[in-house]
Amino acid sequence: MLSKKIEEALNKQVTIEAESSQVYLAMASWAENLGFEGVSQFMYAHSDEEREHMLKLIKFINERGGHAKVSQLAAPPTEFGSFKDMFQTLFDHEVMVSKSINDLVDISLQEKDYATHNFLQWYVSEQIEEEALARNILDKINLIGDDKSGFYLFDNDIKQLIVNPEPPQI
Ligand code: OFO
Repeated sequence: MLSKKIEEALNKQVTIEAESSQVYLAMASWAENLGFEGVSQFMYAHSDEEREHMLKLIKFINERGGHAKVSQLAAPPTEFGSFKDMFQTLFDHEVMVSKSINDLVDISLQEKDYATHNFLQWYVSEQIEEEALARNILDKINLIGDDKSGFYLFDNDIKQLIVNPEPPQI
């Protein structure tokens, strides 16, 4: 059975994952409008992944006797400046998510909820991968600089980076 404190903290994370999905969906649409097919595919896939993260949390909360809440979400931006700005935003967002997961891990230890602690380890590993991926993309963008043909190749290359993981066990 989840304590009220853990239930609330997990529900807060449900909202964060849902908002992440919305932010990446907005990025996908922005890139698609500019004609960058690879980047938009990457962002659509990323948005789907965040929804999976949210669903996994919802199932866990309900399974453990809590009530997973679906709440109102903040509207994401509609413009993202340049690709560099957009991927920087993505990276910063993932760092924020990692911090939030770490805080949750802390709370699970304080509450001596080892089942939740164990459940959260999947998210801890996932965040390491997501931050590394975002850093890797930012490095590539920095190498390209202002080279237009470089961006064309990048848009093609990023298709290889689409993580199409096995859907997480829900
Ligand atoms: Fe990209 O963050 Fe979910 O967990």
